Amino acid sequence: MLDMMYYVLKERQDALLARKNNPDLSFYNGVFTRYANPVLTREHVPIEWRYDLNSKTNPWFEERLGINAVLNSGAIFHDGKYCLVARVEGADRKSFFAVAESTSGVDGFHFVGEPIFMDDIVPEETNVYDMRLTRHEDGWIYGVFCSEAKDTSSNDLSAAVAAAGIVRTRDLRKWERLPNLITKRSPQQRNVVLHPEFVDGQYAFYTRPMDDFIDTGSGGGIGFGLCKDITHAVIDEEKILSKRRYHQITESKNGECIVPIKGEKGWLHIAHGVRNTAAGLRYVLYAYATDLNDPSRVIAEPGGLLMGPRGWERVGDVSNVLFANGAIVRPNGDLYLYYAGSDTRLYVSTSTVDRLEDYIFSTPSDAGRSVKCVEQRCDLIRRNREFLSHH
Ligand code: M1P
Repeated sequence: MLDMMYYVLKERQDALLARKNNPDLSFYNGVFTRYANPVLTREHVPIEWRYDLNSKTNPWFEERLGINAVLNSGAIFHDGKYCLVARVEGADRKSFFAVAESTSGVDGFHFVGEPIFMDDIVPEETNVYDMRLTRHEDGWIYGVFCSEAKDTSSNDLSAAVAAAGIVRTRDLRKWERLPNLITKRSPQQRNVVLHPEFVDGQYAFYTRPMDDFIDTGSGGGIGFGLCKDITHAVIDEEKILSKRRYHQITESKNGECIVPIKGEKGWLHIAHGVRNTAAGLRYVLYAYATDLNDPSRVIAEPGGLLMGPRGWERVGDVSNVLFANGAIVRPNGDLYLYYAGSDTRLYVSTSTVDRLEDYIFSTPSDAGRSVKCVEQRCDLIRRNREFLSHH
């Protein structure tokens, strides 16, 4: 017999999945519209993924395989649906990937099928997370994610090594695992993103060279590298394109977030920047643009943050973190950015490619020093006063 609690939980979950999501009108900046409710949480995970439904083996209807969080998700529009490849973190701290779909892009997301099964070709791998999905011009959909293993060369129990794992699919159901990316000059990698087009006839990756699992050390920022064969991906040289800078939002580290978007004037990038504070690391999003013919050349760098954690987004397992690794652009230019709040739940905000491009090319760069920032602001105020005096 099926426990009564199953029906209670199912009714609760059905109501959550059917809940409409509306823009959060308390926030305005002209660039992004936030939505009020998260689009995915641990409560969205199917009951049969967590409970043993058989009362003979589960007489108290206890959760057997709990879920801790649903967060950083890759995103792609596929077969008429907004699809997310979510990072689902079990109660055991291990993450796995699972596909959730919606017809609106802002609500109704529900998990489909079963968690993604990947071939076990990296025996030392302990954890996987944060998949970026690239629809590449070669015809495949690639997923690039963090493949984490224990650092066996260290006596520190928590020492780990991060590498970029690669899978590919055509239908988001069957996945082919490829060998992890090798970067000859960087001992560790995280937040690696595959560019959607060939560059000089090669696969192009945005990388994030790191000396250590947490600290990027000598890794100066977001890198760019080319590789000939994605089935045995090796990058010999990485060029740093978006640099970490003292007293800017990228001071501690940064990383590419989403697959760059092709705009009118350049490739539009959304990345995350991290600074250290007395309350711990603070993660925000920022944007920049690169040359359409040479995506490794930065052509616009607006100063400051594009989105920072606010309200409930600030609260969770790793508080004060706003992180993204997926966005969807529709043919009419509508943009859906999926971002996680504090490594706990997933939200959506919407914009358009035109708005994002205007933000990137019209926002002044970081002036570097307070005195210069005051000049920038006073210049804006004076131009506004002048403008208002004629209206
Ligand atoms: O906890 C915040 C984020 O930390 C990592 O990002 P980074 O490599 O830039 O430090 C990632 O592990 C990410 O999953 C996480 O959200």
